[in-house]
Amino acid sequence: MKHKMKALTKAHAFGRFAACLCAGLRPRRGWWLPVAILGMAGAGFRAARAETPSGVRVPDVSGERYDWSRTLQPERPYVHPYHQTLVSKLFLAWKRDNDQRGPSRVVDGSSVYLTFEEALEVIRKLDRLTLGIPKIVYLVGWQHDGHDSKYPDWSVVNPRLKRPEDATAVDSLRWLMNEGFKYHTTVSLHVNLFDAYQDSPLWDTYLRNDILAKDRDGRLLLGEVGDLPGASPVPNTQVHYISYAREWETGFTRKRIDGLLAMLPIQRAGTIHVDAFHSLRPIPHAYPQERYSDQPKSDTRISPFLDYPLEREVAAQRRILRYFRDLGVDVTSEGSTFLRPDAFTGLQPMAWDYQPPAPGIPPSLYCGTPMRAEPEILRDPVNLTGLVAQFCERVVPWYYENNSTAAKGSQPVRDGDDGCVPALWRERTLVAFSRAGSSKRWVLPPGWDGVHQAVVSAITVDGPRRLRTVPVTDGAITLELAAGQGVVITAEPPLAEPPKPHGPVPNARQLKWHELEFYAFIHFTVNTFTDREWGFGDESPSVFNPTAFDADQIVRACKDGGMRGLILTAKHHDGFCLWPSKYTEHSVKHSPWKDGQGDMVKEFAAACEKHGLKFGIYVSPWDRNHAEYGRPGYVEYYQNQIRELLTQYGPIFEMWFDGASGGDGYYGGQGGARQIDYNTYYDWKGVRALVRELQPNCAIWCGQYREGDQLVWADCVWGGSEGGDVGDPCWHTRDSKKINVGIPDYQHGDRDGDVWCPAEGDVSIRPGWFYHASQDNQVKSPEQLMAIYFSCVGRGANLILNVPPDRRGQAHANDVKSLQGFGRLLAGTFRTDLARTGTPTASHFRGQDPTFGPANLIDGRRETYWATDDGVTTPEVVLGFTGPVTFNIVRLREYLPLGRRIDDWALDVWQEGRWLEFSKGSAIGACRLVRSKPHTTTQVRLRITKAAACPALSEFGLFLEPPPSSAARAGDPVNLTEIRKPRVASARKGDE
Ligand code: FUL
Ligand code: CA
Repeated sequence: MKHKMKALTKAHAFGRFAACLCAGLRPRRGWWLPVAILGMAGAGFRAARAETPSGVRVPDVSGERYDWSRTLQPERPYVHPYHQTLVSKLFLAWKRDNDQRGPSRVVDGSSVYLTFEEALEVIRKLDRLTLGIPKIVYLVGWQHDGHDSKYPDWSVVNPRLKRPEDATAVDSLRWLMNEGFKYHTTVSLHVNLFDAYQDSPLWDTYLRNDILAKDRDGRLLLGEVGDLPGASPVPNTQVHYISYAREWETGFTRKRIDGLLAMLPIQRAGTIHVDAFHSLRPIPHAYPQERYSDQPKSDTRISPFLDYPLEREVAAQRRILRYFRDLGVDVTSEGSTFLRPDAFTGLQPMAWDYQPPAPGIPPSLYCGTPMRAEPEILRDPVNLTGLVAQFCERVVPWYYENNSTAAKGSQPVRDGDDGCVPALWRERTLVAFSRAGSSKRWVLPPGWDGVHQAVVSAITVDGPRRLRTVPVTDGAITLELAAGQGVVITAEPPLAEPPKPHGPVPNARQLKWHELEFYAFIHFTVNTFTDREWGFGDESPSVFNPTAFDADQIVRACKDGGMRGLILTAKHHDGFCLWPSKYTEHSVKHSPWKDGQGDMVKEFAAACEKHGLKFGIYVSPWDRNHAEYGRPGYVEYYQNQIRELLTQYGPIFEMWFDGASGGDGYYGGQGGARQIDYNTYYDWKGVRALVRELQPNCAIWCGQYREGDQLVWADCVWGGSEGGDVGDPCWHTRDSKKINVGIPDYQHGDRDGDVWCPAEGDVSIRPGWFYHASQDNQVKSPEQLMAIYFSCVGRGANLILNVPPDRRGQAHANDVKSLQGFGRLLAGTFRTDLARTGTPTASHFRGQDPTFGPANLIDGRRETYWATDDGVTTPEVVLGFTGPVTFNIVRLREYLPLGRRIDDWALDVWQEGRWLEFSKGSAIGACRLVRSKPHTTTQVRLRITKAAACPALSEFGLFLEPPPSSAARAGDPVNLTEIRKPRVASARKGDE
């Protein structure tokens, strides 16, 4: 409490100081100090004697009437342009438990309609529905027990409206006021300066100081709201009045204003609504005749007891208006002319119930609001039924008519009960409506030149929903609208420009590559027949003798496993070539297989083509057979082989340039150990140029080299383990200045790297890369493969899974079975995207343009995405469902052509009336899979908690994994937690 008071005092003093600056005055000790001291006395102002008028000097705020007619301008510029701002109210709570204005619940004796959190949801919907028009929303019932509770005290925020995660209701209200800005909405308060209730903490003080209005005999006057004449007064319903002048002169007005402004960011909002700011008593209600029969009706003075002339009260009201304005806050009020001798034109910008006080007042000087929204929201806070029509028929024309600066064109925008009106706060946007239904031609306003097509979208609480396009002919469109229909019309091409890319972006090859996600590795050579991992290079081609080679069978098994491509070891370290290269005799042409007439590369390429898999090639740089290895001659030989492979076998999607290099070998019989410098020896620059020349669409894996102080990365790279997993996070970008690349660099990439070079995780379905009969029972189960998939593809990398053919030249039955199981598991898991049955709602989307709307998240297309405006880097999106859904996997994809934008994210489920965070992490990229326990909910929320640029997300999917039993191999129970990091023993040593 002590702390809080201190903070209050500090803020209070600062507020005062700021006020002085605003008013162009220097703080004068004489008056600001006592106010600060009073502030210290505490929120309830209970300190006994400090409250007497004698201790307070009134600041120099004028009570003079303002003559607006000379300039038609406000006395001081308004903070907000009310004639171009939609002002609404949100009714949150009523102080009793018997209110029936709409769906509410009774909390602690009060009717609660909307908590602060729910209010934000309504504000968000209202913003969608109003196409982002600038808005002010005043909260009603934010204080004490709800609307009209415990005035004149303003120091307590209604605890029933608090968010669970906040310490206090004040925190929640501050949160709401700040969040509102994200939705083009200034959130401020509805307060009251006239009313007083007996249960107020300030009652006794106000009574003692004669601030409460009394009749000439000193009896309290009753207000218009309250008990019926004759009924005994109930303290919290019977209202009384206060005298503005008395309250001002005793310093209490400023105390409540200063206290409120210290508690809440009202000055940031720049506006407040002071309700019932009447100058006259609302006679006759104030005088129940049987009680006050002796009071003359003609006496409209607020407190006859004080004997203040009316003008003294009205002057105090002007002082209040000016005092707020000096603090940077506009005051709007309930009426303009009602119960007032002065409408405060030029001091009060807007009235809830606006009656023009004089002819010729421009709306920029004084206006009302075209849509109050309060009753509609109370009745239907979910769909805001009724507001679309009001928005179309009243708000848009009102904004249009009030706008005196925009180019409007000469054509009519209304025709009877129909209209097609420019929504002038946006570019190239029209809102059309028809009362009875119509088909009409509308000439488009200036600014539509060059537009050939217009998009017609429904206006909904989730934003515009595209309905159809209509052609623009001769600068006009023909619109057919049903009775009561309102639509928004935007220009195609989209209004909003797409975001600019952030950092490095993938090239076309890499984009295609990212889409593959999962493909096969085929290790097959003499090792299969010698039972080794690394051949020495001295193997006779005669050992290579598959008895029933069947590329088709292998490719089918891979396809069944869900793979979209296949990379074959055309040549491994032993140098034996699976194709009849004309540059060596160490190949299939001297093997018994097909009497030396076969070409295995060709057969794989054909089988892949047949089954729709992409084909890629591994051709080992290290060649333990070649006599010239380590010398220039081999480099030429190597490039010749690459040329053969890239010209004879159709399109190659990826070239795999292995890193293992140099060491002992056969080397044409000379033997010995040959050391090479991987960076310089192979002429990677030349090799890569050759690949680009022969197959421009082929992605190059590894083959990076150093040039000066830079590492020149290729298209993709090793993911840093041979277990298939990559790091978490795994960024697609790398730092070319980092010359010494270690395992963690491969695993994680570099967030701020300057090149796009994504990771590929490699792993074998068995312990070894080559087939060994001894490993037939060590084939990874579907669940193990799934775990790998999650820690590779699920982190944005591509997965290459090795399926080594056996000595027949086929995938072994155990491998086939596991692949089939995995394929089923994968397909069963990702077949149904539950998100598509829901409705995505985003806190923002770019330019309110459906081209960048959240519907793009669930359309199953990578090329469409949800994006926010530049600078909006922490948006969120909620997938809402009409009934409960159960999921355990979330899939997210960034829109890669714009680079990696998102840093951190978090996921929540709606559980028992609140959000529950179930996952968070860094990096999304090509794909992010989040696997959790199954959640059953009606709402799932993704929060982007940090991003380097406005996010651009292609997908937000939800999936449910089928129960493991349906795909597991019989007799192969697996514990998912134990196999999180499956590993293949490094094959570096070669001999098994
Ligand atoms: C490694 C090689 O040494 C292995 O034999 C295997 O080909 C693996 C995929 O890459 O560097
Ligand atoms: Ca999409």
